[in-house]
Amino acid sequence: MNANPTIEIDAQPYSFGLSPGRCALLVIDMQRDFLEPGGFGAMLGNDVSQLRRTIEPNRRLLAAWRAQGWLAIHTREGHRPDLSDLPPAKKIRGRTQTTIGDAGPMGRILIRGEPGQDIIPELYPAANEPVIDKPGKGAFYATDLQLILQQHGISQLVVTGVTTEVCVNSTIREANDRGYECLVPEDCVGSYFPEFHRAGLKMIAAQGGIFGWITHSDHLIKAMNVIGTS
Ligand code: TIU
Repeated sequence: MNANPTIEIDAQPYSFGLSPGRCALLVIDMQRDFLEPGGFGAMLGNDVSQLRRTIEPNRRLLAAWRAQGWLAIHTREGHRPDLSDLPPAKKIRGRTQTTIGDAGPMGRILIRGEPGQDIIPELYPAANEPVIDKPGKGAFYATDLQLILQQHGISQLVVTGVTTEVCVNSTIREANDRGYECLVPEDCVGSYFPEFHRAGLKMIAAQGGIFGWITHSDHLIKAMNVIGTS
């Protein structure tokens, strides 16, 4: 018997062969600054309730992933308190009165160590799960994510989190160029803009899966239940 068979996941544009042990769950930026009122997302004028539907599916998937003993990694967008990693172009973007680094209702907006920059309690990382603090939208830019994936022998990513067309899409494009196969459970990613969410998903799976595959967390969890827990 093959010691490490792939698990076939129902997906678009065609089924995804998940390799246990070589596939990591990458949860992007499920932070209070994006999902709760008063954070960066709300400051940009967005309706944060649009993102909150992703919390429960992410919670279920993360629990199933942990039960398998597979690697889960979390990211947080944010900057150093001295703003030395915040390009002025990003600081002033949007021309809002309050910008990144300024005081907000959950501490300084998008600053590492502030309550708002941390991950929501529902999806809080376990002690053994790497947390990647990233200054950009993509999770590979100016981080040690690729090094960590290499040390774990990871070649595939299940990517979840927010927002579909910004940090999730940026990360998948970066990952795809680095040779990672990316699978996205559509119910576990979300956008402030439903039309960008739909288009963001379509862009990934179009042209024969130009950036990756789209599935639903039900398909993924069902397939994981079939193999049982290790
Ligand atoms: N504004 C928006 O849609 N997203 C971000 O600024 N960051 C992430 O997507 N995490």
